Amino acid sequence: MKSPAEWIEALKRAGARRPQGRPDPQLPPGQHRVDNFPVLDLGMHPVLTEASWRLRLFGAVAQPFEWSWSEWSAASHAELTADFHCVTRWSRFGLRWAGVPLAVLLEQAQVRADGRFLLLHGADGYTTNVTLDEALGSRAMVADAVDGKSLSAVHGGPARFVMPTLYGWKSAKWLQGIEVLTEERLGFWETRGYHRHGDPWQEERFAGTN
Ligand SMILES: Nc1nc2c(c(=O)[nH]1)N[C@H]1C(S)=C(S)[C@@H](COP(=O)(O)O)O[C@H]1N2
Ligand SMILES: [Mo]
Repeated sequence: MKSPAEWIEALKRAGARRPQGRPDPQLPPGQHRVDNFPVLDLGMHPVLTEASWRLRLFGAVAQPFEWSWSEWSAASHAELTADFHCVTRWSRFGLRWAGVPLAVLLEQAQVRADGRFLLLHGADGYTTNVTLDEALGSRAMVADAVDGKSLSAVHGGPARFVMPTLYGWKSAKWLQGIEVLTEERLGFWETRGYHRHGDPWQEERFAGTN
């Protein structure tokens, strides 16, 4: 198994082979378009069913809650069409996500005035960090369907986070917790050399590169 440092070196090497030609304005720098939907994760695929699934909202909130699937299903859903850019350089255009907007979840939990950051928790132990204002502004959601079908297990079903403006590693699969924080806490990749922010248009791939 490659270590995180070896992965980062492999990703940098892959970057040396970027395709030539006229840039597609929909494609962030250093990315190429794919028409499939690759699967990328740590390789541990938690098996979750709608019966066993729970979503916890906790931390700097006045009304922490834990929803079962039936409570989740009763919450108001919305759609979001967005491109998905993986830091390993593939971009998939126009995924049609459906799910519960982050705004709905945060409103339900009553975020405290000092709540500024989010840490997303996946059932495989994965975490990733985003700032609360930016996540809301990007229309982030917790998605339970993509392109008209229930989210498959490999793509993070029953439900995953989707942060459409940042690299794919911010979109935590098998989401089980949204933690609201008063101070920034870095996630799995962000503590292993990835950029704390991760904007594909700024090529914020690795910490210290920009
Ligand atoms: N829980 C969890 N979420 C995760 C990951 C992971 O390893 N575990 N990998 C991230 C990475 S690096 C990417 S690019 C996307 C890939 O999502 P996909 O497999 O649906 O394409 O999931 C992100 N969310
Ligand atoms: Mo990724």
